[in-house]
Amino acid sequence: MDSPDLLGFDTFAITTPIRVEQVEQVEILDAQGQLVASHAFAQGDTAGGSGLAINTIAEDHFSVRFPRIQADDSLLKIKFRASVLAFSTEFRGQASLSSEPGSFQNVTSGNSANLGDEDQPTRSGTTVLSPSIIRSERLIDALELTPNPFTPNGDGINDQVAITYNILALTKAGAVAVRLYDLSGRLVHTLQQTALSNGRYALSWDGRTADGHLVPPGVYLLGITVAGDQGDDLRAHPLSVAY
Ligand SMILES: [Ca+2]
Repeated sequence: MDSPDLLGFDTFAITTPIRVEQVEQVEILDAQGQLVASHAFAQGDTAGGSGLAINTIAEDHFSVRFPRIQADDSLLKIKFRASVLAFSTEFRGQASLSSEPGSFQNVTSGNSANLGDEDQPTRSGTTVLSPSIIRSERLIDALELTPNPFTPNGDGINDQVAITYNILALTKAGAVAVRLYDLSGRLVHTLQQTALSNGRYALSWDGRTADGHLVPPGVYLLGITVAGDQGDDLRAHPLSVAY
């Protein structure tokens, strides 16, 4: 790697437990702390001025592009919002040069030793600790039912309900069950019964019972249970079926 063309990097990727909520800002400063380039990205915005851009947003990572950084002691700052699903989450970073696919450099904790005046030693690592996840004893989060009510009458509009949820704080895969009940507590359908790890999950329901009959209109309860090391968690949410 003696070629001067291979110096520096122009792409940086960061792993996230689930899809990043927003990449907010990318900033490059030189060794003297002078701003070289900066852009604040609005939600949905991917290209900024000065060659700064959001390259990729995937379920488990995102990457940003910028003018090639070659000078020693340059500082690249990437501000983003992401959910953490475990007490300890490592955000791994990888720098690369787009003209050299396959060549990359991993970031190790402590690389980002000086983040400026507001820096704290605890913020210079790549691992985020979230004590609140343990305190809350919560294993299920961000349960969403869309649309609710839904109308499984076969007209192609809102015929299915999408069910999404996060599983968090598990140290190993736990038994997860997603079930539908009527308001008298009778089981209507078991939608999912499997072992899952931390992550964001999605499934759908077409308004039918296990033996294929459309349920009568009304309010049902969707219940999710997760078996964790320290006990179980249960979330339930009303779900309306209309025709
Ligand atoms: Ca419909």
